[in-house]
Amino acid sequence: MGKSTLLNRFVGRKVAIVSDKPQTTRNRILGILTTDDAQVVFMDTPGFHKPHHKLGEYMIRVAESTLEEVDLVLYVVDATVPPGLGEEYILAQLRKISTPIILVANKIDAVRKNDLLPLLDWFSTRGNFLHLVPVSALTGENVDGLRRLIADNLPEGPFYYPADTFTDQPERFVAGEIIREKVLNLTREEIPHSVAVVVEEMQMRSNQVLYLAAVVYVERDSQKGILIGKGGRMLKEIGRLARQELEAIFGNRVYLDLWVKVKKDWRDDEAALRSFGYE
Ligand SMILES: Nc1nc2c(ncn2[C@@H]2O[C@H](COP(=O)(O)OP(=O)(O)O)[C@@H](O)[C@H]2O)c(=O)[nH]1
Ligand SMILES: [Mg+2]
Repeated sequence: MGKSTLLNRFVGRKVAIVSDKPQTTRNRILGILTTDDAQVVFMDTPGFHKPHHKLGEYMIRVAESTLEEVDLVLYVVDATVPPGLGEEYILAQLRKISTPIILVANKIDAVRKNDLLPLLDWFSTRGNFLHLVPVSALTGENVDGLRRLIADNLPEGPFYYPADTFTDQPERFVAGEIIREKVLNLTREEIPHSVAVVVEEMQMRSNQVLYLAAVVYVERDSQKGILIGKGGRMLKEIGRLARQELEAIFGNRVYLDLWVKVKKDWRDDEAALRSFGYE
């Protein structure tokens, strides 16, 4: 849908990882935008979907509880895909909450203008929206307009965060997510969903190198083999891409120690979920 891309665009830096695979946002991710006259705290949540694991159930709970807590909901839809049962389901969920909702039709860079109006029409007859706003999170088209609408529709309140804060995520979590993003982008089918990353150590060494030790967990031995790759090539590539981005984010040279371990069927294992930070 582009929720994470949109969040990053609002905040002006990458706080949520982006992938072309569905259901990759697992936690609630906070992004903070501070302008001269407003502070907007965005919460990127997992999308609604039919859960097949305890992990999925956790993700749905995160999404549902967030809807009730916030002052405004952005319902982001993919304008390149005709709406169907999935959208009907979400619309039914949204009817249960009293939070005001803005419908965001994303990816307008990839649709013909003529197709946009019927799409907005379809949604406007099925939901009660404050506004229906077409944007492209990728190119930034109309994101400023959306930002103004958001600020105009938020209640007055204090700034909750210092102006130079962009997220509430601890650095370890950020680092783990960056590594997970590289895995998502280099693998297919079940693997992206079977991967969890835990950063076990993160410390500045005396030679000004940031040392990071992380474990990439998978669910089966066969997946471990794929992640390591022939002659360790896959893991090396994951490490190379992750290190590049971690160095840019933390502004330091990074030494990344990556390990792959199997935790059988962890997505249905309460204790494993907790220890991986999904609770
Ligand atoms: N063409 C196009 N692609 C987009 C746009 N926004 C996001 N994407 C792509 O859609 C995919 C999913 O994006 P992501 O932000 O991870 O979606 P999420 O799962 O809703 O958080 C990624 O491959 C993005 O590059 C957009 O405005 N236009
Ligand atoms: Mg996302």
